[in-house]
Amino acid sequence: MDIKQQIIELRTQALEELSRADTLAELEEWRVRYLGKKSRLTEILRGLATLSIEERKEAGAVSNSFKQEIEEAYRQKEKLRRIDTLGSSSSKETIDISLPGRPFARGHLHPVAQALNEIVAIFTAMGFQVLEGPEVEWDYYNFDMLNMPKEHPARAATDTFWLDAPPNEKGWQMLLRTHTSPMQVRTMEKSKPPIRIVVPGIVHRYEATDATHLSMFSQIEGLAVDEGICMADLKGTLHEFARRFFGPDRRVRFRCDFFPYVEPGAEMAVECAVCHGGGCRLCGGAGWIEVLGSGMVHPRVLEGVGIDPKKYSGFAFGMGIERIPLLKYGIEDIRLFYGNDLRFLRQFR
Ligand code: 2U9
Repeated sequence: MDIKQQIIELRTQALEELSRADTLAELEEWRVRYLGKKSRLTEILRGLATLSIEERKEAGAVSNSFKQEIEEAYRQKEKLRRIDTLGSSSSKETIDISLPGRPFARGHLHPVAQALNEIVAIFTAMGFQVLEGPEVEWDYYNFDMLNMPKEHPARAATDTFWLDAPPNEKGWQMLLRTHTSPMQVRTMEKSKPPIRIVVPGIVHRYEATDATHLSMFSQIEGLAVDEGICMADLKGTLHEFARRFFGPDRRVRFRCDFFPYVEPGAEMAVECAVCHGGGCRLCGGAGWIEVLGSGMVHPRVLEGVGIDPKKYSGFAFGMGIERIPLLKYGIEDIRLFYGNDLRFLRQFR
């Protein structure tokens, strides 16, 4: 029998067997037999070598159209079989549509992001605008404009990551911001009072990491500048924040503190939720937990950005975000927040 004849017979056989293949296994068996590498067709085509060029051409053409035809027939059958499996109970294979689906692993916000969102929401409700700024900054905005000129000792107090880049034409040096304050300076430079902004963001300090320190952490700082702003506005705003965040009954305490960019400066603490001032392990025996630093914007800072300190005044505050959930949940080591251990993080769902 010549090759052409063999292929024609193979075609009849293949299509007939395909019409009988119903299950997935039968269909797969058929595919291997007729379309696989070791198919009958491959075997038949071995005989091509003995033919003349003319005969070879002819047999090749028959073989190609045969292959195309049975491939198409196979695809059609596959498609029909899938529809049949879904729709009919007479099919040999069925899908149990009453089976419950596999649940998706549902994610959630990181505890630090949750705290930040809550804090931001409280200040926006009080009329503060939210701004973000660059993490790579000029020392001019990070220090100079905040009443910390080159030789000022306060500049050495925050250890800084300096960038290995040449200074600009004004002699400004690049660094990783040590607080979000440079963004408040940029805002005051550009806009006139009244100003009410909060600036959340990541900051960097060149220091060793331990249970209570990170070299990269999150902050939120706030600034309000207008005519007639005084210490009572600072106390009222921050006390209201504490009431909304920690609950209406938590007492707050203000004590003097020093920051070069404010005068006077004050630290705010809230009563410990566990011991209510008596002293316990959570508050380290103090009865109070320091939450934030604040103060009246230093006149020299206002002057620097072209705001007349005789006409305008302002208050500012800053807090570390990680500290908040740390205290709220009594977590012993701040590094747990960024260890990416899901057993830890999943507790804050
Ligand atoms: C301008 C003027 C004043 C922002 C302030 C603090 C006090 C403060 C610390 C809290 C913990 C930083 O994350 S922390 O280490 N911050 O205590 N921050 S007043 O004062 C400003 C900022 C910008 C133009």
